[in-house]
Amino acid sequence: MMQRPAIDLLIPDKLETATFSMGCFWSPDAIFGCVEGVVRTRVGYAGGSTENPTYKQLEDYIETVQIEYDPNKISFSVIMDLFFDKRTPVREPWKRQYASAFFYHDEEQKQQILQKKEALEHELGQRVYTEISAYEAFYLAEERHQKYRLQRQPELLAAFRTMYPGLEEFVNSTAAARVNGYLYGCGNCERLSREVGSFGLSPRGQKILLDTATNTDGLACSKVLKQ
Ligand code: MHO
Repeated sequence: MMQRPAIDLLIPDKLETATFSMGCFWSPDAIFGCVEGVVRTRVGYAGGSTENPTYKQLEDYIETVQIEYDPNKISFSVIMDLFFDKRTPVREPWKRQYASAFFYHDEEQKQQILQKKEALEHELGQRVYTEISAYEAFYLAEERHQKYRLQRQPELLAAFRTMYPGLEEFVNSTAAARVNGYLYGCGNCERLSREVGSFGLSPRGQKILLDTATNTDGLACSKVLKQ
């Protein structure tokens, strides 16, 4: 068995799950992948009525991201804030595939999300088009959609698939979620320089990541950190 990334060896026993939709699922996969306290991310389809939807046959399903998080490190309330900060829909979705939705897993999530939405509607004086319903089913999306930015970096992807040949273990890797986030531009270069050694990447893989990840001005982290 290949050595596992250090960050993947510290998974706490008690994790909670949140499932939500905020447009094309590639970006929330990356954004939440970088959030401290988020341990796993996966993309898929929820909120529909048929069985086994696929990207090409979505029917009435919505592109959805599911995260597992450590409640001792991040609260559900912060997750909701991140959800609405990125996108507070004040119009109907142009396509159900990209609707805003929250699928609560328990009564407490339900109450919190309903209150949050109501508070936002008050504050904005507008209706917020986020569908809130009980979590029922989540169908994992095709492999090519999981950790989408990482899928576009052949060398880094190959490194992860050597460590995690199975799709499920690859998707469940915290290191893969973080790297996908950094490649998308989340986090920052200082944090990346602290964490880069914990992702199970070779010195060459680490260099690719530092050369590709950028700060908010679009400068490569490898350049920023040298300065
Ligand atoms: N506009 C994007 C959306 C993809 S996302 C998985 C594309 O079709 O490339 O819906």
